[in-house]
Amino acid sequence: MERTLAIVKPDAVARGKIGEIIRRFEEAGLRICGLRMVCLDKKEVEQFYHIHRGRPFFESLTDFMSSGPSVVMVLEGERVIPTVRAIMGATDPAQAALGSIRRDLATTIEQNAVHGSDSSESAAFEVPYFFAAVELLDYTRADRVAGPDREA
Ligand code: FUP
Repeated sequence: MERTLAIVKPDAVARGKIGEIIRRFEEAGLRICGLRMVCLDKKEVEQFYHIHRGRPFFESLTDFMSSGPSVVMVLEGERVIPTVRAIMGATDPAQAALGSIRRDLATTIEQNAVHGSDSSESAAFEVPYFFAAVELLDYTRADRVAGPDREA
């Protein structure tokens, strides 16, 4: 089963959207296997977004991401990486699909509410950046198990 890292970014935390964003992931049937609130410092954000070092928006992005608390989580499911990317919407909220998190909740291309790993290679770096293996918990989504006494 595939895993990905998602972040509720500081703009969304500050506007009380943690629950709304997590609800959308849960309603898609994804399993949350790790979850934590963090206050990233500038150096931690620079390392996390190292592939963007040198881009014109890097300084501003790393300032923003270290401006307040975020919620980091690991989500698991079949095809979880493209599923989370679709739920998030395009980087620029103005281009994001109707009903996506960024279309509904983000304000600018920088303050765009949410992060999700963009490939399995990114997830392989980003998941252990925040979570040790023992912090990722195994359980079953009972509401997703088919059976006579279960809801679909
Ligand atoms: P995404 O994978 O959709 O989060 O987008 P990118 O990896 O391309 O960019 C990472 C973050 O950099 C975005 F979430 C927001 C920020 N960014 C800007 O601030 N300006 C840009 O032009 C592009 C990205």
